[in-house]
Order: sequence, then C-alpha cells, then structure tokens
Amino acid sequence: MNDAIERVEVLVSSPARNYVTLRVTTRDGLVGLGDATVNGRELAVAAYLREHVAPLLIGRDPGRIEDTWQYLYRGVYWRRGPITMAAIGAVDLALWDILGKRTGQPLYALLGGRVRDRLATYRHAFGWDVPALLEQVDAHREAGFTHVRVQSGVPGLDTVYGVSKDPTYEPAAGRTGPPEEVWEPEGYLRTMPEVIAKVRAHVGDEVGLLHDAHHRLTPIQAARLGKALEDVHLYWLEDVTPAEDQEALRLVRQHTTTPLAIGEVFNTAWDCQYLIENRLIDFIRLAVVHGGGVSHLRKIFALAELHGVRAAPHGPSDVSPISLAASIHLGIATHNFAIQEYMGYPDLVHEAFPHEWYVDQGHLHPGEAAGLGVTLEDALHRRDDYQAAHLPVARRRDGSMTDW
Ligand code: GCO
Ligand code: MG
Repeated sequence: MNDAIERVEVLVSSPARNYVTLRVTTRDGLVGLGDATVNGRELAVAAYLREHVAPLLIGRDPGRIEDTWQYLYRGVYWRRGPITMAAIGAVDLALWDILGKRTGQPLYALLGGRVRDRLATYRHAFGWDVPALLEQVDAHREAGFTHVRVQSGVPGLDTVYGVSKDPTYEPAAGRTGPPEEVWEPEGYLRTMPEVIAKVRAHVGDEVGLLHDAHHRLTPIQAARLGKALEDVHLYWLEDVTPAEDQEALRLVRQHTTTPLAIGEVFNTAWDCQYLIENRLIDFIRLAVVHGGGVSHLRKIFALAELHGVRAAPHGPSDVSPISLAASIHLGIATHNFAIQEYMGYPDLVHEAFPHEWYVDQGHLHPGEAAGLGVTLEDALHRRDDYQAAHLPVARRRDGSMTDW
C-alpha cells in the first residue's frame, strides 16, 4: 500500500511553553499533525504514544480514521482517561489532516461543510481590581471581540485562579514542584457578583460576559453564586463544582437560571452523557485533543444537539494551534456550536506552528488549506527546551488540600 503510514514521530518541545506534537508520515509523503498536550503531564502522553501507539500505526491505512479510533480505544482494556484519550485524539487529528491533504479539502469540508461563516470567540480579561479588569475588557472589545471572560482579584487572597501578572499566564509554571495557593470561597462569593455587575454596567447589555469558577465551589455555594449573578445575564458560568460530581449540577440548576458550562476535564462521551441527557448544563466544553479528537468530539456534540446543549470547546494556550485548528474546523461545520474559547498564544507559538486559521474582527476563521492547515517550524521544536512544569495546587487556610 503506497499510502500506508510509514513514520510516526512524537515531538516534545517548548516554544515559549510546553507542547507534545504527533507527526504521521505516509509512504507517499503526506504529513498529518496532531496535538497531544496535557498541561503538566506532557511526558506521560509522549511515552504512551511513542511506546504503545506508534508501533501499531506503521503500515496501517491512514484513511481508516474511525477504525483506527476504535482500534486504539476498544483495543485497549485500560480505556478512557486524559492520557489515553489525548493520545487517541492526536492520532485522530493527524489522520484527518492526512485525509484532507489527500483529497485537497479543508477539514471542515470533510465534516459536511460550513454551517456558519465564522466562529464567535471569547477572550480572557483579568485584573486584581475593577479598573485593571475593565482596561482588558475594553481592549478586547476594541479588537472586535463580542464575548469576554472576566476574572478578578479577591480581597484577602494573594493568588486567584485566572488572574495573573503574566500575560501568557497559566502555563504549568512550577519547575521544582507545584506552586501552592490559598483558596477560601467566602470572599470570592461576596466579591464576584459586585465585580461582574460593574463590568456589565460598563459594557452595556450587548457584550457576552463569562466567568470561570474552576471547580472550586460546593453545590450550594455554586447555587448562591448563580443566583447572585442572574441580573448580570452571564453568557455562562463555568465549572462551578468539581466536574466528577455530576449530580451537584442538578442542585445548582434547581436554584438558578444562570447558564452553566462544564467539560474541559472530561475525556469521553460517557463523561458527558448524564449531564447532557438530563439537561443539567447549557454548554459542553471538551478540547478536541482531550476528547479523543474530531471523531469522538463530533459524537459528543451530536448527543448535545439532541438535548439542546451547545458546544463550546476549551481553547487554552496549553493546547497547541493544531488542536485549535481542528476545533475551528469542527465549529464551522457543527450546527449546535456556540463559541470557541481563544486564550491566545505567545508570538513564538504562532511561529512554531504556522497556521492558516486566523482571527478577523473578533471572530475565528479556519482558512482554506487542505486538512488542518497547520505546519511545524522544526527549528523551534527542540527537545532540549522542554522542562517539566507543574500547575499550582490549592489549600484552604486550615492547610487541607482543595481543588485548584
Ligand atoms: C479555561 C481553563 C484553563 C485551565 C488550563 C489548565 O477555561 O481555559 O480553565 O485555563 O485552567 O487549561 O491547564
Ligand atoms: Mg475553565
């Protein structure tokens, strides 16, 4: 078979931040790229791919995308989980990329074609105080963005999730171990409704405002926050409670009409099924790579479509521009797609992954290149630049561990 997979490479690199990239090459020279990054656990996915997946791909037909997905999923007794699913996701993206190049079609065309012209996206705004936050909100609005995620400092807390001094924030930063933060909910619960009300008063009614609680609240605290935010009409309130306790969202739902979003830490349709079928959420948020790639994510989105839940993929800078490309193509071709998170990247990341997708007037576009439309600048993907790093951990004031 002249078009069989001949070479599978796993690249660990750090062009400004850590990424794992899969490169699959066919005998006749087509190259497919996949993102396999799990922030802070990069080498686990790299080893999984290199040791356990790459040898199985050599000689396979790259056109059998669904069969390869099933082979890597069902062919492993120890299935699911972030590492396995990111590895499968990377292979899936690379095979779709190859199919696009073989047929000369952009990925979105292979997925059924456009259902919309451009994707709404949201940017992150944060500030220790309201004036600093409003400055970032205004900058995003001036750049044409219609939706903004707002996070602010909390009196009494030295560190707060989503609020950073570093504009390329939220890399896994701890080199020797996870930085430790202190988290107490009471000040946060008092402060956040006041802050977001000030942002709403500043921007008027037309701007979509979002907020991420990063899995930190108890169900009743989350209900209280949702209720307190009703008057500001959030676009969504994200990750209010730890995502594995799915029944918690029923309690939150009983108390508030604030729309709920969750799912960035989910990996499969089975993680989402209960929440979607019971209509306990409004938006489902897996990143393409963490949800087993395009092949699996589109099934999740189809399930969501049946239940009035909309798709809003995770798009932090810790998934690479390859993953974001796949997400944009999928969004352009998915009817119940709502919005794409776009945290943005340091310049060097754009240089390391030259891409056809682009932002125009606050919206994302996939570009028209065949496949995913991303290439690699090899010189910027050096293994030696990689240094292991950790996301922070959080403790309550009494010293006990809590969710970061
Ligand atoms: C988001 C997320 C991220 C995660 C990050 C962890 O909504 O974008 O919460 O900011 O914290 O992806 O690696
Ligand atoms: Mg989040």
